[in-house]
Amino acid sequence: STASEPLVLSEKSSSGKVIILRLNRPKALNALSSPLFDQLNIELEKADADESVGAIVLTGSDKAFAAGADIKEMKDKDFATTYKNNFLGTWTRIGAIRKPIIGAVSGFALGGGCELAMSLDMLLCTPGATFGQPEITLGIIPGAGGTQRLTGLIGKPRAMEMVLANRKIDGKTAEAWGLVSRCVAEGEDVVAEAVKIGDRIAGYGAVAVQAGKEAVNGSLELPLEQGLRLERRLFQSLFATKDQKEGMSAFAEKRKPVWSHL
Ligand code: CO8
Repeated sequence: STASEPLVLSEKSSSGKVIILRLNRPKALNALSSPLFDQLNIELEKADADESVGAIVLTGSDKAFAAGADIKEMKDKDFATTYKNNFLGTWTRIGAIRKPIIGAVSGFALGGGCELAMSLDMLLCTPGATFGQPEITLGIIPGAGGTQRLTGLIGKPRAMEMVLANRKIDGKTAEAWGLVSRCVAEGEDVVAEAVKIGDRIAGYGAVAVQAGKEAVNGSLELPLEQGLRLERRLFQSLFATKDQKEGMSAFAEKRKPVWSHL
């Protein structure tokens, strides 16, 4: 990409309710440089604040979702400066996005690219997708969820093989192992499929959607008893929303609900 071309492209779906963000460093296979990640955070936060948007789709190119953190940028770094400047620490900002983010992975999702994908709320991929954590080949280990989220998703023996032996897996295997919710058929448009899910989500009440995301994420962070309490409290609090009144009245009156997102 040229210097003037944005590192992250943003467009609205035809319904206008889904934002599609596209990583755009094609010559570097979308290697996640600091400027690219800063731009991604800005675009995600913009989409999160846009009242007309119900869900976000994040994708890359056909060849690469992202081939990892930028190795050329990292190569000469030392501990003191990475620590003082919190190198790659801004990656956690994605965890504060309240709207659902659906990843659509084609091609390489390696290292930080695989970790970025796993930090999203739902993942679709193509049969030709390649997931891997090749950090061991560089003399390091994953640093943004590649040992923690991966293990939770696919289990310890498979995670160990990917992290320690650089085992790479294709899209069908990623589906079989539970890394993605669906591997689309050969030739099917993975971004279009992700947008369909986004449009479905955008058709529901935004407050309940946000609460559902918060509650599911709570299960990854909290012991069961606290997670169940969070879920119950969020559930109870939704009885203070207009959308709960509307949703249940519409059911009783056998009509479609009209959400106010309030
Ligand atoms: N960083 C920088 N540049 C890259 C990267 C990368 N991760 N991946 C590819 N590129 C560049 C190549 O250098 C090349 O540039 P140039 O044309 O200037 O030489 C261009 O993209 C095209 O790549 P290739 O010519 O290598 O393309 P191939 O189709 O032959 O190979 C591969 C594709 C197999 C994906 C290969 O490029 C590759 O192995 N890339 C590196 C994959 C990798 O090791 N990723 C892990 C990086 S480490 C990491 O992600 C740690 C994250 C820690 C996060 C911590 C947060 C706190």
